[in-house]
Amino acid sequence: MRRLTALLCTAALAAAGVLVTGGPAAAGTGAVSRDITLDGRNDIFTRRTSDQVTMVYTHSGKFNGQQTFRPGTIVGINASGLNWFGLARISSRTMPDLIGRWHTVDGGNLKVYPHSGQFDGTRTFQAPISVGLGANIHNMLQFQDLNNDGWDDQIAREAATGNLYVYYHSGRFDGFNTFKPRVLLGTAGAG
Ligand SMILES: [Ca+2]
Repeated sequence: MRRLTALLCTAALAAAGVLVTGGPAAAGTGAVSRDITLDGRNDIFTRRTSDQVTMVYTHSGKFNGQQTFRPGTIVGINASGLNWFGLARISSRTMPDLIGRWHTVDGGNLKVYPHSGQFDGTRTFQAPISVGLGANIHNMLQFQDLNNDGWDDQIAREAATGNLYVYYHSGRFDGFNTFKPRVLLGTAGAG
């Protein structure tokens, strides 16, 4: 029965477009691209290895090979302390915020950089607000709206047990109260 539950959870997550992998968490956008310029088209968010700036390659509006995305725009600096980042609707239901895990502090400090409402270089995302500590216990992290309320929920796999959890968004952007206590989605094997 446990195995069946795990399989069902995996299937449900796959249907929701959530990537479930067996690998350790690494810097990346959680396999999700979002519309950062707010024009209805998904853009690409990256971190440049050479100088650790974060950049957005905006969608040109036309699917046209290497011209599909425009040259990168720097939206943040000094992102070397992040070992995971993603984009999700945390501070509002309409715009993607940047989320980063600062893995060397507080056992993994999960910070949200709210979208300012404008795509404007380093002013695109606002100063960060912590929404969780101890986030290093997870080796898989994703943000998707699992209960269809318009707020993205935090889906995480605990490294020590392999258990998959969801932290539902409370509907309020309020620091450590933003996400509700975790709910078990599936036991080990869900990965
Ligand atoms: Ca939700």
